[in-house]
Amino acid sequence: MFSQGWLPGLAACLVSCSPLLTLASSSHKQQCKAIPGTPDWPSPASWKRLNESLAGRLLQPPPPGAVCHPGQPTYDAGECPDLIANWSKLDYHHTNPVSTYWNNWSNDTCLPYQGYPCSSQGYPLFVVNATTARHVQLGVQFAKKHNIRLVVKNTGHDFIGRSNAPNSLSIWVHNLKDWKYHGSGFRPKKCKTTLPGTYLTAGSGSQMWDIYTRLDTINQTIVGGGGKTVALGGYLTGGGHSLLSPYYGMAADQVVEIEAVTPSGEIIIANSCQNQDLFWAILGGGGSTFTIPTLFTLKTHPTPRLSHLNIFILTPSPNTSSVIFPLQAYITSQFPSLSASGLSGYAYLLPPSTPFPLLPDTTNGIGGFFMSCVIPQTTPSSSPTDILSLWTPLLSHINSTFPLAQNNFTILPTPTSYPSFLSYFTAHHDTTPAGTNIIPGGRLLDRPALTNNLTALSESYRQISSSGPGAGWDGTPASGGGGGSIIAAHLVSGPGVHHHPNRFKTSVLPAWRRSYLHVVYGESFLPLNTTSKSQAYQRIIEKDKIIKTLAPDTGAYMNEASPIEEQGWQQRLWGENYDRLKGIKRTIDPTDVLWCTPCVGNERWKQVEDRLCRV
Ligand SMILES: Cc1cc2nc3c(=O)[nH]c(=O)nc-3n(C[C@H](O)[C@H](O)[C@H](O)COP(=O)(O)OP(=O)(O)OC[C@H]3O[C@@H](n4cnc5c(N)ncnc54)[C@H](O)[C@@H]3O)c2cc1C
Ligand SMILES: *[C@@H]1O[C@H](CO)[C@@H](O)[C@H](O)[C@H]1NC(C)=O
Ligand SMILES: *[C@@H]1O[C@H](CO)[C@@H](O)[C@H](O)[C@H]1NC(C)=O
Ligand SMILES: *[C@@H]1O[C@H](CO)[C@@H](O)[C@H](O)[C@H]1NC(C)=O
Ligand SMILES: *[C@@H]1O[C@H](CO)[C@@H](O)[C@H](O)[C@H]1NC(C)=O
Ligand SMILES: *[C@@H]1O[C@H](CO)[C@@H](O)[C@H](O)[C@H]1NC(C)=O
Ligand SMILES: *[C@@H]1O[C@H](CO)[C@@H](O)[C@H](O)[C@H]1NC(C)=O
Ligand SMILES: *[C@@H]1O[C@H](CO)[C@@H](O)[C@H](O)[C@H]1NC(C)=O
Ligand SMILES: *[C@@H]1O[C@H](CO)[C@@H](O)[C@H](O)[C@H]1NC(C)=O
Ligand SMILES: *[C@@H]1O[C@H](CO)[C@@H](O)[C@H](O)[C@H]1NC(C)=O
Ligand SMILES: *[C@@H]1O[C@H](CO)[C@@H](O)[C@H](O)[C@H]1NC(C)=O
Ligand SMILES: CC(=O)N[C@H]1CO[C@H](CO)[C@@H](O)[C@@H]1O
Repeated sequence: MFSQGWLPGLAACLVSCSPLLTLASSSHKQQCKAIPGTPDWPSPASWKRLNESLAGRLLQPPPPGAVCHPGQPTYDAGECPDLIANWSKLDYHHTNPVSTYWNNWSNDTCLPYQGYPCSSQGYPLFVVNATTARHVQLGVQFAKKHNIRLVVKNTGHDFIGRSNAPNSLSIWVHNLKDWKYHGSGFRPKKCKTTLPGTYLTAGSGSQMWDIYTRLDTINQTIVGGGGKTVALGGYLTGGGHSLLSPYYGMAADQVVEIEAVTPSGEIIIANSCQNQDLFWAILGGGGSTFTIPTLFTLKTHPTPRLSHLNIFILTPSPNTSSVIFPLQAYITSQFPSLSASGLSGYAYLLPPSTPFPLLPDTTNGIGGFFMSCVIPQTTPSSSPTDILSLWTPLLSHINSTFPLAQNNFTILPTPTSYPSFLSYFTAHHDTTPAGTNIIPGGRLLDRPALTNNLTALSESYRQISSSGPGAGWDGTPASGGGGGSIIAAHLVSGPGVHHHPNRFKTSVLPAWRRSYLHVVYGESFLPLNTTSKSQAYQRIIEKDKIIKTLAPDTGAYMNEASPIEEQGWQQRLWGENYDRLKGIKRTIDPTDVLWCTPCVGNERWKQVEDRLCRV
């Protein structure tokens, strides 16, 4: 009975914790974070007192996948199919206190499929279901006092695994949902002047869809992300890019005040009149590193009327690599000038033989370019086809330059007009499936990378598109002759980001201020298969190297980049801000109550199996 199943906490450890670890931790106190069975692990009575102080909000959740495993206490044959259906959806995992969107971050320890193992090994042991800053504070103080590994989970969307860890106490901030709209300016605390404009103070667990729908009722919106359930906590601390960023700046640029719990358990306010260093560090320095923000106050904007265009430039032939990659290079080389004309959007570079169900006669797959893009429609009477006219010179250049273009390309533009950001978003939010093992990679591309040498750009796209079996976001191998994986090329930076007046008030990777494209790719791997996993890692390392030669001086967007801590990873994710960020981390968190990877200042600890120890 003790050898199988999830048995959180002490009971499991009584039979399985290694005496060696116990010995090691007692002779070198604090060399490692406490785990069940080590002398510094709190007694059941201490946990009980913590729970009482939290008015019963301490949870010991079973792994969500356990409902599919006979023998587990929560096994439920009726619920299992429902959970499996939920597993790949972007609106399930945030509802569970410990579930993560990407399987590896729970170490594949309880996938909802029979035949796979199920234990709670990869999940936190205890969770604070916080609804107030006070709950967060009690959790932080407890973890600090008892030397327990602390993690913060909001939705669990994280691509780089920071919202989960074994043998940890997790602060679940999902239910921090405060809401206050300021319709006529906002005066940050201790500041003398009131900032003009409209602002929203929202709990850090607030999610995009909820914010968009609530603000839409007053014709407002925020600079927000493309996923419905992404929350403010991880998004703003990473910088946050948006379809609206090219007009209004990064999401972090919109923030004027933060309420947060520090690693020593204090509740503080940070803005441009107090705790300025922390304010700067939190906005771009990354989640679960400097503090645990509970409230953000950010600017809201009148919801824009948008002209939208879905544009496909595709060829169905399986053997057109010599055309497809130069075509992609040519189109993306035009992004700096398209951006100056107000274009923003999400592009996808499709390698030859991409399965493509949307068009007829594509049994062999299809390759080329697809983009969902917008321009602000400045007056109700401006025509939705205005956006198409931006593309006319590109289309005629393609037509006359690429030998196959005239007879072999499908060009399919469909312009639409949306009266508000919400109406656009309702039709075009991110629907990528979740629930796979995936590792991302990527880089920001600036003007020189996009325009200096189209041969080099095309060659990079060719190399990055190639991949092994089982690659890509959704784990499905590309069919047909060419193979390969799709590259996401998001035109989410532009004038609004480059010139934002708050650009020095946040620690967002400085390369955002001169880049246009955020390029992302992913490699998936089979669960519990170390060969497949290391192949995927290797491919991401290679692809990141290739793209780095194109843009040696930029870096990558921390929330959607490779988590691998290779040589120079700190520069890759934070650029020239790194040293200052690390200094602030040392000051605010001298004993590393908050620790994650890949995160600022994490160099003093290392994860050894399922435990965190000093290097
Ligand atoms: C479908 C999808 C669409 C996306 N679209 C966009 C997009 O358009 N633009 C963009 O910029 N990004 C986008 N992202 C990436 C997204 O910004 C990151 O995944 C982000 O980390 C999610 O934050 P979260 O709080 O929802 O998730 P979590 O995984 O819960 O948290 C992410 C990180 O932030 C920390 N964290 C969260 N809340 C707090 C808090 N209150 N205090 C301290 N630490 C906290 C966590 O500890 C973790 O380190 C998308 C991701 C997905 C899966
Ligand atoms: C905390 O207390 C609540 C209410 O008393 C109880 O339901 C819950 O199981 C307790 N949590 C833990 C981890 O024991
Ligand atoms: C599946 O998701 C739906 C909607 O989020 C939820 O109501 C249901 O309880 C979930 N089922 C399981 C087994 O988690
Ligand atoms: C998978 O997750 C574990 C932690 O659960 C981490 O140690 C490991 O590096 C991750 N591996 C990959 C390939 O992502
Ligand atoms: C967490 O707290 C919220 C708000 O009080 C409550 O609705 C929810 O049921 C709690 N979740 C769990 C798993 O206890
Ligand atoms: C929002 O805009 C619509 C359409 O322009 C208008 O009818 C409505 O009165 C506005 N609502 C508010 C609260 O301003
Ligand atoms: C593609 O071209 C290569 C040579 O360039 C050839 O060997 C191969 O057979 C062709 N494949 C198809 C499907 O036409
Ligand atoms: C491409 O060229 C063909 C033939 O010259 C012409 O019929 C077509 O309209 C052109 N398409 C575009 C988008 O320029
Ligand atoms: C452009 O890139 C190609 C391929 O990387 C390289 O061979 C060529 O020398 C470069 N051209 C210039 C002008 O730098
Ligand atoms: C593990 O992955 C490797 C490489 O992708 C594959 O060859 C092998 O068949 C996989 N093993 C299992 C048991 O699935
Ligand atoms: C992940 O699981 C493997 C066993 O499958 C174990 O060896 C490893 O220590 C675990 N890693 C973490 C970070 O828990
Ligand atoms: C690769 C491919 O399909 N090429 C075709 C493009 O169109 C011309 C003229 O219609 C055909 O001759 C090519 O075979």
